[in-house]
Amino acid sequence: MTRFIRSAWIGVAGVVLLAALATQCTPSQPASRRAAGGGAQSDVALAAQKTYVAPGDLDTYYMFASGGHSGQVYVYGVPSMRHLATIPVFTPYPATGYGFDDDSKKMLGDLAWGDVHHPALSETKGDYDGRWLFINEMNGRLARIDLRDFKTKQILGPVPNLHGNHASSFVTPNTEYAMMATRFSVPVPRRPISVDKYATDYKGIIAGVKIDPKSGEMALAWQILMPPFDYDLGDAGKLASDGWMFLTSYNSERATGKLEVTASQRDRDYIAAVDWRAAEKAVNEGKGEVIDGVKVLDPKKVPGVVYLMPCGKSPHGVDVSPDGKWIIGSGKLQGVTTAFNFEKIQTAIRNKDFTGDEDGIPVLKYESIKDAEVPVGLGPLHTQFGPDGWAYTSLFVDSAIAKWKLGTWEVVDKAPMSYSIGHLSAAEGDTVSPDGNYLVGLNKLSHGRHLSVGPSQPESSQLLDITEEKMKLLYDAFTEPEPHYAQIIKADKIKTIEVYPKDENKHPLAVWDVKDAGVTRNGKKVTVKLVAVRSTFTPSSFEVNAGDEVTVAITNIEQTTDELHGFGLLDYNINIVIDPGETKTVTFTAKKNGVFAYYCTNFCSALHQEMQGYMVVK
Ligand code: K7E
Ligand code: CUA
Repeated sequence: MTRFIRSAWIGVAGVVLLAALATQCTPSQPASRRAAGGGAQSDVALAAQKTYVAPGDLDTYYMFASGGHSGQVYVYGVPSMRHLATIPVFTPYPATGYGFDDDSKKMLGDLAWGDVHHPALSETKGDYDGRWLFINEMNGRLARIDLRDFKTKQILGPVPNLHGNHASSFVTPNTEYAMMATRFSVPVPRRPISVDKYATDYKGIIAGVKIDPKSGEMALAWQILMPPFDYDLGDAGKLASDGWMFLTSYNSERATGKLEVTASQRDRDYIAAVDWRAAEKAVNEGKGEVIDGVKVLDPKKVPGVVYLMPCGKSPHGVDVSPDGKWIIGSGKLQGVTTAFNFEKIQTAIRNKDFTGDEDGIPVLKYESIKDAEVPVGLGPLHTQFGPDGWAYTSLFVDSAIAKWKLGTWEVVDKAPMSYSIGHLSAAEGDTVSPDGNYLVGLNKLSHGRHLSVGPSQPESSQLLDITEEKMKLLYDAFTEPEPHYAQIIKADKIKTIEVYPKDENKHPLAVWDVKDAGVTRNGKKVTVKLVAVRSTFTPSSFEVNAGDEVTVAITNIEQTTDELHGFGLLDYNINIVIDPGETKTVTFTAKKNGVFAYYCTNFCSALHQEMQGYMVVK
C-alpha cells in the first residue's frame, strides 16, 4: 500500500517538488513519504508548531483510548499525542501492581484478559463532566474508572445471558445508563443447543446498566430479548432524542458458518431503537421474566420498548448528531451513510408505518424515516461531530475521513489516512457541544511510517487540525493495540488528586505510626502491618511458619506528590505499588521455606536502594 501511495503521489505532485524536498530530507525519511505526510516544508513547520507542547507546558485535552485486547486504557495528551498513563482495567499490570493486591485481584476474578472497545466519559446534560470513564469488554463486563485518581473502581460482570459485549459502553446524557449488547447470540437461558438451531433458539440481548448518580456504582437493571443478530455499536439519543438508545446489528440473516458470505445476503440489516424509559417503566411495573437472575423483557409481550430501523448492509457505527435530531448509521459495505430523522422515526411509530416484524419487533419503513444518504465514500464506519453542523465519517475501504455537513448533506473534504481508519475521535465530538479543533484518526495499519519493530507493529493514530475548511494532517502517533474508540475531553474538566488524604484512609489495617506496625497471629492466620516511608519498611523483617496464611498490609504514609513505594516479594509472585496515603493488602500462603527479600520497586529517594527487608518462612 505504501508503494502504491508513493507512486500515486509522485504522479500528482510531479518530480520537481520531490527534487526540492529531497534536499531537506534525511536518508531515513524518503522524500515521497515526507511529502505525503505534510506537503511543503512550511506546512511541516506549521504542523510542528501546532502539536508542539514546550517542556513544562501542558496539553489542552486528554484523550482516553481503548487498549483493545491489552485490556487497558491509554491516556494521551492532545495535541502533543504524548502517552501520559496506562490505566489497567481488565488485565494485571505490574507497573502499578494492579492485579496483585487483594482488592484488584478480586475485581479481576478468573479472567486474565479483556478486550476493551468503547470508552464512555460520564455526562451531565450531554456534556462530559469529567467524573468517570466507563469501558466495555468482550467477556460481558463493564468497568468504571474514577477520574479523580485514574483508577479502576468497579468491574461489573460477566453478566448473564449476554455474550460478547461489543455494543457497549455508551452512556445516556445524564449518565443514567450504560449499555451492553450481545455480539455473539447464544441460547437464553444459557444451555448447550447445537448451532443448527441458531436461527430459532439463539437470542441476542440488549441490557441497561443503571449508574448511581452519586457514586457511579453500576448495577444491571434490565435486559431485552432480541432476535439472534450480532449487535455491534451503539449511541444514546440526546436533546431531541433523549430517552432512546440506538444499536446497530449485522447478520439479520440469522446465519452461521462463513459469516462473511452468509451474513451479507440481505441489502439491509437493522439499527435497534430502544425506548429506555419505557423499558425502565415496564420493569418497575413488574413486567418481564427473571432469567438467570435478571429481569428480561420480551418485546412480544411488552410492546413499545424496541423498534427496528433498516440500515445499509452490515452496519457498524451509529452516531447521534449533537442536537439529537439525526441518527447516522453506516453500512460498512456501502458508499453512503444514512441520516435518519428522529422526528420521522417517532411519526412512523405513531402511524404504525411498519413493513413487518422480526420476532414481534416492528420494522420501520426505511423510506419513511431517512432524510438522506450521504455519499461519503467507501466503507463508512464511524461518525464524529464538530461545531456548526460538521460531521466527520471514517472510511475504512477508502482509508480516509470525509467531512460533510448535517442538513445540506454536502461532502466538502476528504483527508487520506495511513492506513485503514477504524474509529475516529474529535474533541468532545460525541457530546451536545463538540469543540472542533482536533480530530484523531485511529488507524488499523501503520506499516512503513515508523522504525520497524518486527512483525508486531503498533497502530497509527493521526492527529488532524479541523479548525479550517480543509482538514490538515499534523502528526503521526503510534499507539499500542488497539485503539478502537477514544474520547477527547478538555483537560480543565478533570480534577485529579495526587495524594490520598490521610483522613480519607478508612482501611481497617492502615497504620500511620511505625509504633503500630508489626506482626499479629491468630492460629494459622498472620497479619503483617507494614509502614512504607522514605526510605524504610517497618518492620524490616518478619517471621512466619510454613503453611501460614499471611496478609501483608502496607500503608504508604507519605503525603507528598509522586512519592510511591512498591513492595516486591521475591519468589512469591508478589508485586504491589502503594500510592501516597494508600493502604493495600496482599494475602498468600507461605508455601516455600526459606528467606525471601522484599524491596521497594519504585525509585523513591537517594536511599531507595536501601528500602528492603526479609520474610523468614520457618
Ligand atoms: Cu473496532 Cu468500535 Cu470494536 Cu469500529 S470497533 S473500528
Ligand atoms: Cu520506596 Cu523506593
